Amino acid sequence: MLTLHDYLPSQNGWKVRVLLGLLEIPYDSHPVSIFEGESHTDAFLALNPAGAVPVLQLRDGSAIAESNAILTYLAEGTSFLPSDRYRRAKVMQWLFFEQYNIEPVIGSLRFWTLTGRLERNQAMVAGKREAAARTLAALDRSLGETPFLAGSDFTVADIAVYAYSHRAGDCGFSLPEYPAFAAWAERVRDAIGPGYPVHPYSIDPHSGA
Ligand SMILES: N[C@@H](CCC(=O)N[C@@H](CS)C(=O)NCC(=O)O)C(=O)O
Repeated sequence: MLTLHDYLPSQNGWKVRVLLGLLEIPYDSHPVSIFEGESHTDAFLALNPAGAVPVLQLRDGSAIAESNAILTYLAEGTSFLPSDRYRRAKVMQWLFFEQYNIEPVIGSLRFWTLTGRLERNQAMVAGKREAAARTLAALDRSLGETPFLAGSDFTVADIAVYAYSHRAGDCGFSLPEYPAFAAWAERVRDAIGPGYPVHPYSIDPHSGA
């Protein structure tokens, strides 16, 4: 059985939960209390030297960290990751975009907003807000051309990008200002279906510390 080392409010974890569900792959979930230091124990650092979730542990004990690496591992050989060289590169384009322009931008702003950390990160907020607006505009431009990010098919690129971007409203962005992006978000929501809740940070009493 696969084991997913996870933290429920993490949208990086959410990406992996979604794909495991869509592929109907059974797995054990191991919740990690990241705000109590559980991801920085020697045992956890042996799984992921960066000390972060999600980590997917395989049946032989080996482990894969970085949410988008996990997605490509799980999606290999399925319709969620094209085998055609160009199409696959387009998926990778958006997976790398997500890690540079979404997770540390919209993901961080959202985390600071929802856990009371905006004030202490004030020096970075204006820059991140500008970067987030540029990100949403870039997504809107691209999604005016194709129904999904890598073309006509729903892929792991859509799951990865959707994870934090569709929650940009949580940190003050208005999605209707980006109509092609908003229409794509509805298509992705429909493709994913119900059963993958976004868990609020408030379920973890340690998240505000
Ligand atoms: N780029 C990584 C980011 C992983 C990450 O930052 N995870 C957070 C939760 S969303 C975490 O475990 N933080 C705990 C820590 O860094 O100590 C990914 O996409 O998986």
